[in-house]
Amino acid sequence: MELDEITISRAILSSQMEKLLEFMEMDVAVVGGGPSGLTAAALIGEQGFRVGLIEKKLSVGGGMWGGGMMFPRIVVQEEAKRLLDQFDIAHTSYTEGYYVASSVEAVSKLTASACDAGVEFFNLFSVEDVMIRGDTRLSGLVVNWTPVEMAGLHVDPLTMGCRVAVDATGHDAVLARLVERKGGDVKVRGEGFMWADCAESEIVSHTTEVFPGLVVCGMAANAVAGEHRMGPVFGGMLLSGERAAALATSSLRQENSAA
Ligand code: 48H
Repeated sequence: MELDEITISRAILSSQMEKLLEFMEMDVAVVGGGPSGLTAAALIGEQGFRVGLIEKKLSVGGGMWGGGMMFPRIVVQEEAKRLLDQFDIAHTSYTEGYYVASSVEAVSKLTASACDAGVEFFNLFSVEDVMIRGDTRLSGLVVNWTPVEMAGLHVDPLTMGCRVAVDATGHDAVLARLVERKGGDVKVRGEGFMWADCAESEIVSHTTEVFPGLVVCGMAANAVAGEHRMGPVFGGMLLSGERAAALATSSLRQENSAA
């Protein structure tokens, strides 16, 4: 059979447009495809909610791909070992309570789990603003193509509605900062110095709904809380993603039962 270029183009455009239209209203928008966002998205998607993952770069994985200083290895502590097992990420014990895994395998398996859970990926989309009506609740995201942002082109964005947004944008805590900058009741304290023990032990408690409809997780949670950073130990990112998933799904269920 001869291949027809126009058919190939039509297949891509029509299937992606269909997905985009379907995700104009989603249950949860996870912004940022690093380890915490991938974990959150996979665990929310598994529960049957419509989850879109919006990632400004070409590939997901965030800061996990590079491991520690480009050595593609991550360390995960005892508390999060069960999540390595849950996502079937191979690991070896280094010394008591410290496990080592391949960063490439970790990103790949988290991503595969999110795909299996029905998460839809919107890569090369950059969130540049949020929608909030009358200071009450975040109700959507304002997005544009990353290349538009990179080229500094004056192109108006589009919007995507969501019932809950998860800010998994890492060190920049983009969504929380946007809400703060525009007068929402959120204070982003900015992350502290490197102190792995504090940073890892506190990250789950910093994973909260900081504004109605906005949950922060991963490094964004520590940045909002003014917590320390931790370097290439990733257990906290997985645990924080898990907590974000629990918060987002319980908020959706409450809303469903109130309706
Ligand atoms: C869409 C966006 C936008 C935007 C950013 O940095 P990440 O890997 O985030 P976490 O929190 O899941 O993991 C943090 C970890 O990788 C890390 O950096 C650690 C543990 N550091 C410790 C230390 O001491 O340094 O991923 C965030 C993702 C990236 O892929 C960004 O491209 C994406 O969010 N992103 N996506 N719209 N406006 N901003």
